[in-house]
Amino acid sequence: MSAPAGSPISEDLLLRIYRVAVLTRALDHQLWLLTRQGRAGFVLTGRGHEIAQIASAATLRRGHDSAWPYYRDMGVGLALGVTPYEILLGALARAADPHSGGRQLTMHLSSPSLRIGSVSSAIAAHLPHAVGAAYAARVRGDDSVAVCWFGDGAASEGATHEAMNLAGVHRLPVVFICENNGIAISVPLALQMPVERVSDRAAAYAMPGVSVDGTDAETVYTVTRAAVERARGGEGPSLLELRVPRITPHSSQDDDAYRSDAQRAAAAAADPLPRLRETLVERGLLGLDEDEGMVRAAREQVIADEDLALAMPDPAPERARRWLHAGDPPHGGAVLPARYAGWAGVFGD
Ligand SMILES: Cc1ncc(C[n+]2csc(CCOP(=O)(O)OP(=O)(O)O)c2C)c(N)n1
Repeated sequence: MSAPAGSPISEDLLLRIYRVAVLTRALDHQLWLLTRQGRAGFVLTGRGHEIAQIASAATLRRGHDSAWPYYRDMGVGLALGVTPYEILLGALARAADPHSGGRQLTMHLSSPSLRIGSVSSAIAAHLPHAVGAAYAARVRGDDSVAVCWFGDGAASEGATHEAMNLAGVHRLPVVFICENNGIAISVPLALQMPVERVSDRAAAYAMPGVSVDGTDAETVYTVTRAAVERARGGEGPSLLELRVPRITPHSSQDDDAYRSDAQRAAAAAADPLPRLRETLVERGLLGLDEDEGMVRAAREQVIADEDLALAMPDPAPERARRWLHAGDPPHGGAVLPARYAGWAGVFGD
């Protein structure tokens, strides 16, 4: 089976998306082990969201467009070139964590060099930031696009309405991407919005709204690329709804007791990784042995990163009150292991 006619995604990119997804999954697994060992305090990971995250991030101009992910977006981070080592430094609250100097929750990225906006724990707080970045691009006359990821629960926040309204009024170059996993911690969609689809709301802001299967890499890439091009071409914002499963409990501190066994099984059955692997194997782009090797290598890489991160020092107590309002930001950058020389996430070789 070859790629569908007219597919804008190259075979090479499809394979790179899968490779980053495998790495994201390996890191996800390791982070959960670290919480169970009492070494990492708290994790939320995007198991089930990876393909939506990585295939959408692959449409950005890396380092030129600004990215506004939320706490579940490990796939967005790795796709843009954040390394598992850096995420582990953060999860283990080490001083060398380049995103917050070891003072934030896991996966609270912040990278000026990659143009990743600081992740906020307050859901939806970053949508106005993304719109501000889009407005700044307009004022400066550059052609960067702001791309913002958030959950369906965040879509019910007032800040979301304000951000989309302002973006619609000024036709700003911003793409809103809702990763709809159907549940906000324990609250199902039907209890937090009266419309069927998050994308139905786009009409209120005079922007196109699209709802697609977020487990399909080609579909995600196609709709996101169109929205990014539209924004870059001066045609204004878009709202994309990527429907995904949440395969884990909400967080490492949640028992998932509010879902039935059948609901949890349905989420696991919708896992996007086997789906993309099958596509790649059917098209002759990936051998099963090669896949096994890739999975094994990802696991070894993450474990090697974990060993290195565990050996790094904790932050000095006297630094606790620095950077609260001003001062040198902790974005100095960790010294990366040699294996990351040239690492550019989904944009790499
Ligand atoms: C303003 C605000 N209200 C409540 C919370 C508590 N909270 C943390 S995550 C979360 C659920 C968010 O769900 P959703 O946006 O669907 O994203 P998901 O976790 O499902 O990916 C809530 C309510 C918060 N962090 N911020």
